[in-house]
Amino acid sequence: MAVALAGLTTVVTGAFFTGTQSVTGNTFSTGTVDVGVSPAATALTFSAMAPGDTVTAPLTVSNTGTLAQRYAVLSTTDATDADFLAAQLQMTIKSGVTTCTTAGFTATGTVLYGPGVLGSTTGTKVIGDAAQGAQTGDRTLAAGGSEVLCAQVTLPTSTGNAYQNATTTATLRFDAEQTTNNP
Ligand SMILES: [Ca+2]
Repeated sequence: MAVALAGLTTVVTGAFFTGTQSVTGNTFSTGTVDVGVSPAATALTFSAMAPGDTVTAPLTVSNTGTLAQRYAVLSTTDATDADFLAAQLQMTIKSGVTTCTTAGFTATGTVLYGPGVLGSTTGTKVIGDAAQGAQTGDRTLAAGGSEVLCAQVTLPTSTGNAYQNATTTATLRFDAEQTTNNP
């Protein structure tokens, strides 16, 4: 009798109708934060400057990433100068200058920096702050967007003999960060 019941149980298992549907294509990808600056070197140079001399040149800053960004600029000068000439040279940076030349510099645009020191060995924040988040002066660029900065450096007419035959080299560093979820 026990053997017969066990046989019946195995016959009942399996064989219910079922259905399945997959939801495909749930893809995630991350964006990029990239900043490009043109020209990438020797944007501003002047040899054998005399007091009163000025050099003016444009810098194009481009958001080459896929995310909106804000950027900041730090100017660091070489240690051999020990800030001697770097602190004497006066730099001004503007946005929105129609004609970025020495003659056209004052006519249009908005001052973003200066007149102030060219830079320093410890790094001078000339535009915004590379620290995470929005700080005063940070510049924002939409993905694929760009803007032209116009930079001018002057050796003041008040520059004395102590500054003859001096040399300083500044590096402008552009730091970009995402603005999304980063107030
Ligand atoms: Ca910042």
